[in-house]
Amino acid sequence: MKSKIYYLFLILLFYVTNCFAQNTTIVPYPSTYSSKIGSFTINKLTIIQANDAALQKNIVPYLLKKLQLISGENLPTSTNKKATLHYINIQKTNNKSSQKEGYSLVVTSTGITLSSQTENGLFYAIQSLLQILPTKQNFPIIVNNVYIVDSPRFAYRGMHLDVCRHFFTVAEVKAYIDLLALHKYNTFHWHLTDDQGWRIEIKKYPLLTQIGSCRAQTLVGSYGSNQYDNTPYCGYYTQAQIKEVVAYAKQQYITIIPEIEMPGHALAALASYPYLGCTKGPYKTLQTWGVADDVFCAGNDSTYVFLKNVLEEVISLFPSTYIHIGGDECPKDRWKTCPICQQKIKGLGLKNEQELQSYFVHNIEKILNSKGKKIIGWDEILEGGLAPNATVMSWRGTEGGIVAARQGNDVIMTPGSNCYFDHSQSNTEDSLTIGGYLPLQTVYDYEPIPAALTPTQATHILGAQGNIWTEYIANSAKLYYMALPRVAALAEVLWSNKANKNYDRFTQNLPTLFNRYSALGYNYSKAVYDLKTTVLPNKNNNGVIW
Ligand code: TNX
Repeated sequence: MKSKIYYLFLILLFYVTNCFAQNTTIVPYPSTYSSKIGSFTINKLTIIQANDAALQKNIVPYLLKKLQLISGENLPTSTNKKATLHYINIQKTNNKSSQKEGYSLVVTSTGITLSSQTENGLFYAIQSLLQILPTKQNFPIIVNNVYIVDSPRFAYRGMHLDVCRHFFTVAEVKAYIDLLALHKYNTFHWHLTDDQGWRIEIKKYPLLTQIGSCRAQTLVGSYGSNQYDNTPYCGYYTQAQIKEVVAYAKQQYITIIPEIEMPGHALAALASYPYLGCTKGPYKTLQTWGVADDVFCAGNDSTYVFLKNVLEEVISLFPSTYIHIGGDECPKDRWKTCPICQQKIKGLGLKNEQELQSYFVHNIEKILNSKGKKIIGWDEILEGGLAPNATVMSWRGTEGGIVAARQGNDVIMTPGSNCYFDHSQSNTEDSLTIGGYLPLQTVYDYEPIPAALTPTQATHILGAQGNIWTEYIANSAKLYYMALPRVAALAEVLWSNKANKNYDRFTQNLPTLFNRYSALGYNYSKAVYDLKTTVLPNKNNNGVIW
């Protein structure tokens, strides 16, 4: 018979083990989450096993790398179907009925099991597991027992980044992709061309990067300040770099949707090839913010030839089904006074310049559809008639999304009121921003399905997206100060069940999340608590950013 001391020892051991176990905060909050008594220890005896050879390609190495960072150890792996002792089992299941991106994560005292019918789901299981592991180097690693069954609410979970107003290097873009993966986003909308810079190499049109990737100087301070920094600002990605980033995102189950802006926000292209504008130039890559009057000339057939050639190269680089063609903020002044545009309007029997824009978008849509691609455009593409299978990004409120869904077009919600992370997070913002006020709770409380839609119409709301326009965001420290924790709040909108959303719980968990951001090297805003304690990045770019 075992002595009382032995049992006391066991009880003590149990408590000590649990004391060392980490806080179990997972953002976005899982569909089913219950913590259990006891824990599992990842140590030198732990074997990582996958039941499908294909998992050795990406999933297993990814987990190994992450565990190596935390533990400093290279854990052994095995292809045995199932371990009996001390395992991390990664199982691809045949359960086709469950949600495609869904997964389960079960930690018991003998092992950890991650299962899903897809690699995407297993990847999300890993993300959840990582969020219950320590942030600092630690070995052996104690993991609290837990039972999680989880799947996302929306199929489209996106974050956008504007690399035109300010450029972000390949390494910086990869770090941004890592952040999206951590929060279980599956789409990165890469805004690659605009008035202030053309950022993607197009082999057929080398001047786009030789000229269009640079502006002679940049506005200092707020819009309208009329002060410039007298410093050239350049940057672009080679096609090899684009491929590298696309492959990197794929490893994290993130699709990149490239955006090539048209017919407006095109000044960098016009500066490179002045024949693309109605007045034939000369044009300069824009040095300030806002909307430029010079846009692609819609009456000139060579504009469409140019765009077809550009899009062909873009398609060869991005496997995404969607190509974003912009469509926003296109002044019609030039088209009104351009004889060939007016001729086109008459010749085609169009009513006005609005319909000319619609003709433009339809043309581009035809080109993309013929190559098996679908277009996304900002909600202005609704004006003058919507292209038949276009998806609308509703940014000027939700009205555009409602109209499009009623017409049977797919919609991605991204209203400025809830999804513009270039707006201030605090009423007493300490840094220069584009304006607007978007506190954390307004993001968290966002409901992407408008009440005005019937259940059938609501099926056209694919999801939502947070946008980060970078007029006043010149470096990574400012980027993450603006992004975090709002990216986390939107992740919960997009992933978590409506019934599981709880702003109090979300904010109570923020310190744990902030620790994780710090460990991973991401800045964040503490505006939700106290702005003064936020770590401010160094001033640079002549004070543009702070
Ligand atoms: C509007 S959102 C724009 C961008 C600006 C942004 C600033 C959209 C489709 N167009 O060009 O950067 O506002 O918040």
